[in-house]
Amino acid sequence: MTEEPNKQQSEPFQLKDLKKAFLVGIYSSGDTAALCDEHLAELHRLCDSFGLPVVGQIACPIKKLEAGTYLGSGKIEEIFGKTQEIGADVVVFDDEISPAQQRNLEALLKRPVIDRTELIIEVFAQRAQTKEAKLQIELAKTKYQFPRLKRLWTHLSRQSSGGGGHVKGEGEQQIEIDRRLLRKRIDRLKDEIEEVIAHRSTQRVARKRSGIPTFAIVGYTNAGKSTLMRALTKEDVLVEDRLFATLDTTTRKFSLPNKQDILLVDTVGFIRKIPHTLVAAFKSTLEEAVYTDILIHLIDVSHPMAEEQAEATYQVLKDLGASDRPIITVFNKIDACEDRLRLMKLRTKYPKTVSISALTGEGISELIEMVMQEVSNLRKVVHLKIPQSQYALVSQLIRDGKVLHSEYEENDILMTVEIPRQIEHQVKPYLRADS
Ligand SMILES: Nc1nc2c(ncn2[C@@H]2O[C@H](COP(=O)(O)OP(=O)(O)OP(=O)(O)O)[C@@H](O)[C@H]2O)c(=O)[nH]1
Ligand SMILES: [Mg+2]
Repeated sequence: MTEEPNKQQSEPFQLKDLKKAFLVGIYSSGDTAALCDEHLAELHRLCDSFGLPVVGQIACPIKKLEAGTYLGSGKIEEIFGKTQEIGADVVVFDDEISPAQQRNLEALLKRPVIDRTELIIEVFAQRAQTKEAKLQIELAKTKYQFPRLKRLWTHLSRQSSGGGGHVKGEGEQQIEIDRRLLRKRIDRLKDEIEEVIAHRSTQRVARKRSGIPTFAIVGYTNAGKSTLMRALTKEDVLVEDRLFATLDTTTRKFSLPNKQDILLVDTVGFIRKIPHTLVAAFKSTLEEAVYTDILIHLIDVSHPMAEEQAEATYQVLKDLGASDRPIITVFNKIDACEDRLRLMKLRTKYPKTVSISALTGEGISELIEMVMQEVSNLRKVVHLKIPQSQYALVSQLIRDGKVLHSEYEENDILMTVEIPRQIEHQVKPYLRADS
């Protein structure tokens, strides 16, 4: 390898201009090479989703990570050789690499080096639609850039470093200016996001007040959430065979066969090892899932990594404090699932499961049955004013509900009771205005 600065490496690049990606995955002795290949396949799909063609990949077994360069010099030499041979113009690491490692690797491999985090952020950036999503992604991107400014200005440092020891290079000065600018931008974005969130929580309160049971469809990206939403509501939501097709939550009304209305919320997909900058960025959107009454967790059982994907989803739900919600686990893409053993394993692991194909409609009626069951299990707090003559109703409320407060007022009883949803219609005539 020569020491000459390389044009590609020393000038800031635009990921969208790059057309030949070489993927690098690593595995330690504990993991199998097959698992690493699955992870690389997912990285490949992320590149596809972004529109970045992949020209090659390598799964590297490693014993220990090098602090400065992530991989040992032998492996780096090998990757350099391959990328030269096939003319790759960017190297994509499946794992997160530090800003310093990234700089060193770019110098050694003589082409831009990015990691999975950067790729996911770019995919999100490309697909953001709403004001909130755009702001959240800009924030995630700015936070990601902050420790990496040095990388962008390497070319200026080089030009001015010959001038003497104490004078700050043009590059360094520029980094300081940029740091200040980025800090300001981060503050401004945070303020703007707060405003949007305040507005959205007002909407959420309004939705809660409407008293309509809300179901969130959650799951790994590409599991078929939007397809299910479309199958149930017949609404034209976006369905695509790519990762992160949906970035913004959409809420639609759906009438169950018993005429009960429910709200369905289609959410952004989860992914394994979701970059922490993005978890923070999407927390507010994902929190929608926490504020719903019930979760529908969709698992793509036709995928070889179905189990790992389901676990990754659970982990995110846990992080959000949503894992204690009632959950219906739905095995989707049953039409394309050939591995019955995988299904059995998943079935023993998760309670309350139903198998469907959102595409062909198979199993959807069973899912709707389950949804109705869950709705009837839901409880609701109501404030009532019941004439004392309605003794039967009062005793039923004491039996089936949980009385939180009661007092007598002339001919009426004032009660605050937590009741099962299925008897809601019986108390409707006695609801007080503040219910
Ligand atoms: N074979 C089969 N394919 C399905 C089924 N459900 C969805 N798909 C396909 O899976 C792909 C992803 O579907 P989406 O509904 O966009 O998935 P999603 O979970 O909303 O994905 P993100 O929004 O990216 O998180 C599409 O190509 C669908 O046609 C199914 O039951 N069977
Ligand atoms: Mg979707």
